[in-house]
Amino acid sequence: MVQDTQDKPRRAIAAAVQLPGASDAEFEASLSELQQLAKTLGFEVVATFTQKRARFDQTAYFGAGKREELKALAEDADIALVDHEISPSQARNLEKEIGCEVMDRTMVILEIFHRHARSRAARAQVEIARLGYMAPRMREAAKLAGPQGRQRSGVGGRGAGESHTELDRRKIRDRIAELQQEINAMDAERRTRRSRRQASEGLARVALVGYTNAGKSTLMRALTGSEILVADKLFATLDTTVRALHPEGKPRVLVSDTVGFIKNLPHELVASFKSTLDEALEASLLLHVVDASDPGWERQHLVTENVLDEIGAQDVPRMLVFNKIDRLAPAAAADKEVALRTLHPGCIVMSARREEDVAKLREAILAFFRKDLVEAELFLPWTAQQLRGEIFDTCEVLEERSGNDGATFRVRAEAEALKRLKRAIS
Ligand SMILES: Nc1nc2c(ncn2[C@@H]2O[C@H](COP(=O)(O)OP(=O)(O)OP(=O)(O)O)[C@@H](O)[C@H]2O)c(=O)[nH]1
Ligand SMILES: [Mg+2]
Repeated sequence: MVQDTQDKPRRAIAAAVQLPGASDAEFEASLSELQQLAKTLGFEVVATFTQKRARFDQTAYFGAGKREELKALAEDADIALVDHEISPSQARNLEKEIGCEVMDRTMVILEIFHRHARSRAARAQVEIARLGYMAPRMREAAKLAGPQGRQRSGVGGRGAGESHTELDRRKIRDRIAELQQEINAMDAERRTRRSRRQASEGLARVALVGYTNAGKSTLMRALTGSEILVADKLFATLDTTVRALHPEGKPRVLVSDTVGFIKNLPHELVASFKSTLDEALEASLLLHVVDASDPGWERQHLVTENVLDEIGAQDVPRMLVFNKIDRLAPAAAADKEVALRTLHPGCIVMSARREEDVAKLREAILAFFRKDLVEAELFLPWTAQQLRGEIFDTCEVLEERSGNDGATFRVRAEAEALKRLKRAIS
């Protein structure tokens, strides 16, 4: 497993087979993303290594000749990262031949999630995902090794042989069940908190979703004035945080920040992060944040749309936000903006680093929720002035006129809130 890399970074090779179905651009983008992932884990990528092949080699992912080349390259490296999910036997054979540790893309992502998980819920979710990834690998590894062989995986006991594997498998199953129970309990708690919050605050909620590193947390900070973690790392955020839009408008809007997506997000993680994302799915509006300065933005946009569909969010209204436009030179930025607007009418093109852009985004969010608001006149007799505060709390007051018997307010508010007020007044 990955060691602590505090003092000397481990030297890694980013390696991949290019299949006929993958275009050069796609392949390059994925490989450079693997290098980003490696950097996030604290590795220093010292070389990349690629091969075009009709299919992965069944025995060891790369073809035999290429494995010789990789072996020579691996003399100056500590670990080889493979840009696909490979089987345990492929990993083991490759490791044996090239003489250094091998980690596949799924394992790399799981490791990052493992390191970045802070809250109890995120830790439990990541652990389930890791165990889910390990379990079938242990079975296969045990089969390969035979009854006396040693296992490759370090989960559970360290013993060798079939009986130990049985034991480990049961341990894994029990542990997953235990974690699942823990998560269910936390979910129940969260649902209670959420319904209390909704009862007291109405339902204006927006969720920031998007590819990892798109700038969701940065926007969250800018929109809500909160101090949440922003980092130039992949998967910096693993928990959903909820804060109120600041300065507050009418209606009061709650913003949630969520875990980022990535190409080939291990399915174990999609499943385990579903509960974290559920909160986002209950939003009335999704802000899909895309890094407009990334050459791979189209692919990242598509991956996110696909994951959103996969988790059942296809019906939630969506606003497309192209972020980081400041990273392009002014002329390129202007061209890009035109192109993006043509492709995606109604999208927002902005930089989280520009206050005026953030203010515009805030207005767009408020406008979305305001379109459901209705205008009305309320007459408040002088004898019912104790309700004045409530009018200002729940409505946007457009005009106030004083008369002999009381004050008349022209207001904009949610239909429900108006009904409640009218009942209270009469
Ligand atoms: N130049 C520029 N950098 C930005 C902008 N928005 C965010 N960043 C930077 O991009 C990096 C990632 O930002 P985050 O807000 O952590 O991204 P995220 O989408 O929350 O990422 P995950 O939590 O990993 O999914 C940080 O280094 C930010 O400072 C922007 O508009 N312009
Ligand atoms: Mg984040």
